[in-house]
Amino acid sequence: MLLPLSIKRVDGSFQSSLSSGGLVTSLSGLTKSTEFRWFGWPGIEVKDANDRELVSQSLEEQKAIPIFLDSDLAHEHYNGFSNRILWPILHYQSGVTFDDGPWQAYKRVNELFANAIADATDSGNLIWVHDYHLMLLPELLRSRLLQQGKSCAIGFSLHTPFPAGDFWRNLPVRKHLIDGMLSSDLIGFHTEEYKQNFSDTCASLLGARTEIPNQIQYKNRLICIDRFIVGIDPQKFTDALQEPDVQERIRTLEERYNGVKVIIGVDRLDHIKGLTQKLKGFDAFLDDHPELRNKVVLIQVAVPSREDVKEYQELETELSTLAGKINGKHATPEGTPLLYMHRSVPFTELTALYSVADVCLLTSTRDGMNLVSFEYVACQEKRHGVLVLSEFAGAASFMGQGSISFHPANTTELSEAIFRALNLDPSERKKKYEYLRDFVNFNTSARWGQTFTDKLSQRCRRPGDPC
Ligand code: GDG
Repeated sequence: MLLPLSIKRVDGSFQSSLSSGGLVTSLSGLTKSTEFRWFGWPGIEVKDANDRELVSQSLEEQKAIPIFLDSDLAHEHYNGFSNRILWPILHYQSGVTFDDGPWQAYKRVNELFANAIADATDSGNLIWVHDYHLMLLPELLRSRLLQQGKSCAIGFSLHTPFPAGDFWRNLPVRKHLIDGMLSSDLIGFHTEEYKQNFSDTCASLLGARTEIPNQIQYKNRLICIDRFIVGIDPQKFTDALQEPDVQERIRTLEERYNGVKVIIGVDRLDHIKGLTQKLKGFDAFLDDHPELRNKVVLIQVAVPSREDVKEYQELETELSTLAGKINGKHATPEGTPLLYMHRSVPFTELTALYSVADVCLLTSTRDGMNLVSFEYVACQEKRHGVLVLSEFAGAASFMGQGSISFHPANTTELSEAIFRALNLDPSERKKKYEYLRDFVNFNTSARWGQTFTDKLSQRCRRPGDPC
């Protein structure tokens, strides 16, 4: 929904630069060879018509078209409905209360996107819609395009899990959302499980026909669904590791942690990342292994996220309290076992941290994929560090063989998984690492983008063909 750009006002005008986020990287291979345009909210409120024109001009170079939203509407759509109501349900969190106000804002924003995109699109274009903020968009867009006599293939990618049908019932407006998605020609999910949950829900909720794998027949249309492995650009990380400033930082960190095993965690501060479970598991591990006191450190980067949402503020308070308690209990004059950093770190620091860590610990209670697990592997050519990955991260369905898997709600299992990872023998570590390296190097973000758009253009050329 947000444009992958940062925009700032400079001397009465506006400047924008492409952000280095996942989507930009993922599509970078494609955008070199294909003509494309980004559509999205510029992330700032611009009321004045003159200023809107200036923002649009500043975005032209990045091939981006802004969809302007009033800040109240953007807030209700983004925080109110998308992040407070829809996100928890997609991640199996119960206790969500539906509210009609945010739902109306969600619908309105999807309409504004449909209007802007339909007006700017020509017949034959491919349209690729991303994520849960815009589930109604395919349907709204298709009807606007039809009114204008245009025909375009529409693809949709969901970056979160799709929950099992029964859980999805918690949301009163679920039919509208699924109906919205089903106006796409191709829908992509991160894993087979999410794809299957979606297919089952379409059958039970809407009576769609789903007997043929990867196909949904609904309202006289054929919709293809598939699993596409979103990845990273591993080269970006291996190149960064060669940079002198990163190497210098690695040396400093290695000296600082000489004789100490480093466990790294990098997560947005979000309930789905299981940070409470992680800290409790680490606490249990320290209780279980007093002999390892001062010999292991957990460096946890908890990146501030959705700070306008009350539940996220409460989580931050809970985590900082817990971190304080753990250090209070296990610290010695030699040091503290937990470094809890509530901020983001620059890319150079991130790669250095990935590189020096003996273990990467990811405890998601649910997670669409989890790209941190890929990034850690990309930085472990020398050390062959161990990935300890929750069975509930989408990535676990591909990386299970190369990692140590556990149930995040089971503190004992988590403590044992940490111990096992720290004590894995070098040959086993190498075997696991090589499995993961091959997976990460093959399933790059460029491959993901190419595979999806190839399949979508096939649908465009021959919409009636089986999927
Ligand atoms: C959603 C889904 C799915 C994090 N901290 C810093 C930093 N990061 C970067 C990481 C990584 C990205 O943020 C996080 O990606 P994840 O995939 O782990 O998680 P979400 O943000 O929740 O993403 C997820 C993804 O969409 C893609 O479909 O995998 O399941 O929830 O790239 O490196 N980057 C820097 N400093 C930090 O402190 N520079």
